[in-house]
This record gives sequence, structure tokens and C-alpha cells, in this order.
Amino acid sequence: MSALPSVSAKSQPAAAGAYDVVVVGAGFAGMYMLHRLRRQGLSARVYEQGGDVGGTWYWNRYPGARCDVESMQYSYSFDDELQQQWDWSERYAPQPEILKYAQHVADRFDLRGDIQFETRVDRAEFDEIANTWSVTTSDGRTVTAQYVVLATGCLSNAKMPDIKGLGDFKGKVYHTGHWPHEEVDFTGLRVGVIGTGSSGIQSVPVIAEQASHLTVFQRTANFSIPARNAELTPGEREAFRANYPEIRRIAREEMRNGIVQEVPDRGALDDGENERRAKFESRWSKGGLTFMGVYNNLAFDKAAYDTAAGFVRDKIAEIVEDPQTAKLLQPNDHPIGSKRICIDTDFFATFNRPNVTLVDIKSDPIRQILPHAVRTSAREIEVDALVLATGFDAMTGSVAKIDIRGRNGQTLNQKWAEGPKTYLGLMSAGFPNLFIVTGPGSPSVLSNMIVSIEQHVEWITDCIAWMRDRDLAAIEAGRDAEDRWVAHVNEVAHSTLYPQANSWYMGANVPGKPQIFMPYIGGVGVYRQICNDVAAKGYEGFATTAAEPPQKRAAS
Ligand code: NA7
Repeated sequence: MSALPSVSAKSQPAAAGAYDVVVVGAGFAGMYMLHRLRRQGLSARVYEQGGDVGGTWYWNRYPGARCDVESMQYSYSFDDELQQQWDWSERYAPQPEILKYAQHVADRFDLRGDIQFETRVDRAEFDEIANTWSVTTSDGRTVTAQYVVLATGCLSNAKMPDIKGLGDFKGKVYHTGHWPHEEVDFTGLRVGVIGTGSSGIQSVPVIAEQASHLTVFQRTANFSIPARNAELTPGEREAFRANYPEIRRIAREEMRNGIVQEVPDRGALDDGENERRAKFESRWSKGGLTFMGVYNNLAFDKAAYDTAAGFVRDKIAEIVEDPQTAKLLQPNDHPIGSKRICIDTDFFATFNRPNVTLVDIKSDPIRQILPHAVRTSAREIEVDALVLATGFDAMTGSVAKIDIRGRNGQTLNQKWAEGPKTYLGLMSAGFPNLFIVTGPGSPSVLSNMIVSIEQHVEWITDCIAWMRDRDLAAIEAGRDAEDRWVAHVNEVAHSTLYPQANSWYMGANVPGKPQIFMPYIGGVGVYRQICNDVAAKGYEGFATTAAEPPQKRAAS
């Protein structure tokens, strides 16, 4: 039982425009943050750029969008009644259902009263005397708060490609990460999809069913595993529900990526070729991200990952009828898993359709978009609509859009000019009372996001409660602790194959962005323990500032 005050529909600021906490973003992180803050009796204001809750699931409405983590695990665990009562319909929930879930959570916990929608946070400035943040929003208002929490999401800042002539295109242009709310119908249209990351791979099969012709422009081939999506049976749901406490505990404490799965005790080369192939085959038939969990060394050992990569390349060759197209679809420039592995429904088989063409823009680059066509070096391909599945300025993009000013007027963008620097991914030195949820330097995008979100929200709200118990005015990451953490994040990343790919984990997809491996690869269990130990030692590595005594406050 909790001794915390009951949840109110609206938190009460101490004075007009003065909050305990301002939260930026009302995705899964912002919503849970608001819920916890209210339970602690704090006043909070959430600003959200979208028209409703849901964050990434509010924006990414492209055809075929669905989660790549199984629904029964990609869901909040903080409220047992919620997890017992919500019915996921499919193994991998489609975007509309995840959005409905987010809306249900907002209704169930009566969150909307403290969320201001269609409002961007433009600026946040720290007042070193008052130890508060001054937050300015796109509606021209400024509020103050002791704490600011950036719950801005890792994949929220859609990246438009810099292609000559894009603005001259006469047909409709869609970005997968910023999809319109109204139905988009491609029936009878010649469509071009640029990009074959997860969003391209999910949308291509669906668009191909509508379009009169679909041209897929691929720069880099990606590894993708069949999702084997299916309806969830009541029995499957019940198996999770009956064991949820233990499943959630294992996800939090024992899994590298926060997804419960069998953990192998063998490496790929511990088995002979036939046995290895049989194991890959069995995971391929089962489908999903657990393909990479078949052996324990696929992320670390080149000889091991080569066996998995070879298996997937063979599968692509089996599925795709035209040998030339199959060859182009076989990834060969990065270790399997060093970019986020995709899961798909019939992506490779889609290239057997007579109305689908693959164009390799590595050998034949796009030169220009014309009013009704895409011009590559070798040809001109007429299209009526363009879908840009070109990804995001990931992890730091949404934070960078806010003019954040910490001590001595230094901006966060100045501090992060050579790459993000944080202590535990939670705070950055020089920016007191500013917390980041699933920021760079934490497991974040390498994990089941909801597991990592819950861990951060709980750590941050516990920290705020600890501060209030001691009447502390400010907490800030120490520079030494931050330097050591950044070095550790880097060292762990370089003990794996991840940095070998030009991935968005490295910032490599955004021209001019510093190339640093951003997420912490040590695993969610290890990371949670580190964060818990830091808290147990009185927030070791952080510096705190005491609140001024009341008489001094009154005098000043
Ligand atoms: P990704 O994974 O970043 O994929 C973007 C794709 O777009 C990728 O194939 C890129 O090729 C391609 N791209 C990007 N810019 C260009 C330009 N200028 N010209 C041609 N092709 C381009 O983004 P997604 O939205 O698919 O997925 C992001 C995450 O969301 C995913 O990992 C899941 O976690 C959910 P490149 O590889 O750079 O050669």
C-alpha cells in the first residue's frame, strides 16, 4: 500500500505559473512522469507538441507501423490492474492500438488536465540564484519550475533528406515519422519510397498492395527477420498475466534489452554447422527480435555474427525470385545487429510482385527530384507520390531544438557540440535540476523502451522526493562523474560490433552530427543496478545545493 496522496485530476501550482516540475513531452515517459509526480503531491505541467498523448506513436502513423517488441511486454508495468485488464489483440501491436492504449492510460489516470497540447517548449533557462528554470513555450508564455524533465523521446525529430528539387515535387510528399492523421490512399498511384530502415520495411508491403507501381529506393540493405505476427489468443494473454510480476522482474533485472526471452549459454561456434542452422531456422520460424538471442556472442564475435548474417542472406536469396534483386537486398556492409535489426511482414516477398521495383541508389544515386519524377544518375522514374522513410535525428534531435541554458548561460547545444555528455544518461553537468528520460548514455533505444522509461521515471521521482526530504534546492551531475561515465559508455560500446555500422545510434545518419555511440550498451539490468547504487550512496557523483534558510529567503 502506498502512503502517497491520491491522484488529483489537476495538480495545483504553488503560485500562478510556478510549478514544481515542467515535463516536456506526453509520450509514454511524460505520462508516467506526470502520474508519479502527482502521486508525490507535486505540481506539474506537461507541454506536448502533438494534439494528444502518445509521443512517437502519435506521429508515426504510416501504413504497417507496429512495434517490434511483443505487446505483452511493450506495456506499462507500474499498475497491476492496468496490465491485467488491457487486452492486446496481436503479438505485435499495430500503431493505432498502441495509440489507443496511450489514450486509455491518459483517461484512466485522468492525466490530460495537466497536459497542454499543441504547445512546444522553445526555451528553458536556469536561474542560478533562485535554482529554478524559466520555461518559455510556443504560445508565448513563460512559467517557472524547480525541475525540468525532458521526456522528449528518442525518435521524434523526423529527418528530411537533403535532396535537390524535393520542394519542386508536384505530388504529395509524406514522411513516415510525421504521417497525416487522415487516411492516405495510394490506390492507382505510382509511389516512390525512399529509405529501407524499419519504417520503410514495414510500410513497403502495405503500400505495394495499393499502389499501381511502387519503386523502392534503397541506399543500404538492412537485415530483417519475419515478425510472424498473429492474433494473441486468450490463453497466450493469460500466460503473461498469471506470471506478470516475475516476467517484469526478469525484464528489468536480468535481460540486456529488457525483453524476456530464453538466454542461451552457447556461442554460435560451439555448435556444428547443422545444429547451428537448425537453431537459426527455428528462431526464423518463430520470428521477431529474439532471432539475435539464439547465441550469446552474436554482438561481439565476428565469426559468430557472420554465421547469422550468412543465414539471413541465404533466406533473402530463397525468398526473392529475381537473383539480381535478391543480391541488392542482401546486406553486406555492416555486422548483423549493429544497426537496429528490423522485423517485417513479407518485406522481401514484396519484391516478387510485378508492381514493385527496387532501385539501388548506392550505385545509381538520386540526383534530383523533378516535379513528377525521381532522377537518378542513370534514369528518370515517374512517381505521383513520395514516401520519405528516412528516419530521425535520433536521441538528441528533439532536445537540440530547445534553447536550453544552464549555468553561466551555456547552452546544452554548445556543451554537446562534440557529442552528448551525461552522467548516467540522466543529467548533464552544468544543467542543475534538468533530467532526461532515456537520454544518451542510458540503455534507451537498445532496450524495450517502456522498461527503460519506467526505470528512469522512478529514479527521477525518487531523487526529487529525496531532495525534498532534505530541503535541497538543486542537484547536478558532477563533471568528474560525468567524464568517467562518458568514457565507460564509450569503452563498453567499443567492446562490441555496434560502432562498425553507420547507424543512427552513432549519429551517422545526420550530416555534420558528431559520431559517438550514444546509448549505453551494458544492459538494462546492469545499468539499473548502477543507478540504484548511486542513489543508495546519497546520489554519488551528483552535487546538491541546500535551500536558503527561510529567514534569509525572506530578507532577500
Ligand atoms: P532509419 O532506420 O534511420 O532508416 C532510414 C532509411 O532512410 C535508411 O535506409 C537510410 O539509408 C535511408 N536514408 C536516409 N537519408 C537518405 C537520403 N538522403 N537518401 C536516401 N536514403 C536515405 O529510420 P526508420 O524510420 O526506418 O527507423 C528508425 C527506428 O524507428 C527503427 O530503428 C525502429 O527502432 C523504429 P542509409 O542506411 O542511411 O544508407
